[in-house]
Amino acid sequence: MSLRSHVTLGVIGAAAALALPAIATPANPVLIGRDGSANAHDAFVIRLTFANGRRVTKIPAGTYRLVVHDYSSMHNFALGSQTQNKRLLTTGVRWRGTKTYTLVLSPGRYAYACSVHFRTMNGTFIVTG
Ligand SMILES: [Cu+2]
Repeated sequence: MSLRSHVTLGVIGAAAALALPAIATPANPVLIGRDGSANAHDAFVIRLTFANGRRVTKIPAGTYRLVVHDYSSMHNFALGSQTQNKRLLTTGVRWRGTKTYTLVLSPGRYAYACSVHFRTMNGTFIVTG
C-alpha cells in the first residue's frame, strides 16, 4: 500500500471516529402512522407502528418523532389523548402526503382513528410512566 493511500485511509478513519458520537446520540424514537396503504391508497386500514413495522401498543412516556403517511383522499389520521380528552393532531381527509410531528407523550391512554371511519379504522395504545 502506498503512503498516499495510507494517508487517505487515515483521514477517512478519523472522520468516521469523529462521526461516531453523533450516531450514538439517541434521537427521538420514530413512530409511523399510516392510513390507507402504499399499495391500495383507499384501503380501510389505519396503523401505528415502530419503524420495524411492529404495532405500537405500549410505550414509555417521552418525546417521539411521528411520521404520518396519509395515503388516501378519503381517510385521515387523527391522534388524541383519551386520558386528557384532547386531540393532538389530525391530517385532512382529502389531503394526501407525509407529515412529521414531534410528540411529547405523558402517561395515559391514547387513540388514533380515521375521523370518517372511526368505528372500523381505529386503534389505541398506552403510554407508561
Ligand atoms: Cu376513513
